[in-house]
Amino acid sequence: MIKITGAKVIVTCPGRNFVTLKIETDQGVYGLGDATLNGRELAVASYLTDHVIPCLIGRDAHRIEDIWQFLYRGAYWRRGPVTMSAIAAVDMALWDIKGKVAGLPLYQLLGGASRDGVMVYAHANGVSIEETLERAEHYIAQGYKAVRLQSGVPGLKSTYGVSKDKDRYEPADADIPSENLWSTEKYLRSVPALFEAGREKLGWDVHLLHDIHHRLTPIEAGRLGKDLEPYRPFWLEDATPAENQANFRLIRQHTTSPLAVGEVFNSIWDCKQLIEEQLIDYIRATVVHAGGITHLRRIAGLADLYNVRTGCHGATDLSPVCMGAALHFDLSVPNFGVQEYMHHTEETDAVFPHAYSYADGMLHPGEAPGLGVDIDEALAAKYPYRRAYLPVNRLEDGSMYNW
Ligand code: CS2
Ligand code: MG
Repeated sequence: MIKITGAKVIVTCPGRNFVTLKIETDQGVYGLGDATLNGRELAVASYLTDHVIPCLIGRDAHRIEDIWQFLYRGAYWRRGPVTMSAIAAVDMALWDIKGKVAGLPLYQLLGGASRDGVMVYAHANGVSIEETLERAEHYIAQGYKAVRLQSGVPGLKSTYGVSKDKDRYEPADADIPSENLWSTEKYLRSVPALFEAGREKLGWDVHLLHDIHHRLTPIEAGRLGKDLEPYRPFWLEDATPAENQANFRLIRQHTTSPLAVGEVFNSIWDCKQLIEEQLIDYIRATVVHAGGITHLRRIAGLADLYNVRTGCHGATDLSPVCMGAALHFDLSVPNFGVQEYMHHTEETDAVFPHAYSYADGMLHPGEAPGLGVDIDEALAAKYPYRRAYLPVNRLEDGSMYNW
């Protein structure tokens, strides 16, 4: 038995907000878990501090599955992003502790490495096609085997995912949500041109990905998928909102372009039909928003039965603690597909020293025991929380539109 003696939530903003749970034990070993929920950070912080931490004290940190079941099955209110991010943080921290006690990197406890490294995709974005492809060439020169292409849409003033910062974009960009205008017609014309130019300039040896950010109806997504087929995209992500999983049947009927979805999913129930009916090819649920390592492994196990591979979300709002956890998962899981990677700012990396590293298109979690990610609490305290929201979308006639 290794007794949980204390736990606390650390909120810090080294360039963007992160919520981290630290669980302490009677053996001096502590564990970290990411609890960051972009734009709703303090709700998870309160859920943990006010409702979860009091129930953890005195429990055996080794009983990861039992604590998971206690927090999920034992609660009247199940699922939802706030609950599942809080459970995920506890789960990650407990796996971190178990790894440190065993003296092994987490992936060893998950069955060991199934591959030598974790293929990641980089983000190439630009206002014009030329600018986007220049960025893609920059990443390919650094060894990336997979690149996501996002370009400004001619006729629209701004496009989500296209930023001034060439290395990354910060999704939550204002203290009250900023507003973007959206036109499906303009967008649908622009993407095939981007991919045609992409294949011409970048060739066929690199995987090209694209994120639709839930902006299409199923039939529009079917048409875009069909238009992109000649350029063999690796995946089309978040084609349509997925509350109604049956939506994807319609997309599937019309295209063989591979489909990825799930960065906003938080439980196996959000993707059960999508997986069982083989309506998607990649599941993008990730450790922090989908109930931790314990629950994500369950999702991956189901997905494996149906030829669905993993493609964990990895934008900058997922902290280095989550990235560390995701890399151990990615390295071990049999049906791994790809991992998103948008590296953090130097300030963030300094607050969260980590063992994972990049080489030749791959990330590796490193050999440090547990997750291999730490937090410098004194430095974290220098960056107080700042409210920040993702932008919203309106159609050109002023109607509110899908995120
Ligand atoms: C995007 C993200 O990385 C992605 O695929 O969809 O920018 C996402 O919108 C943010 O992480 C939201 O928090
Ligand atoms: Mg996305």
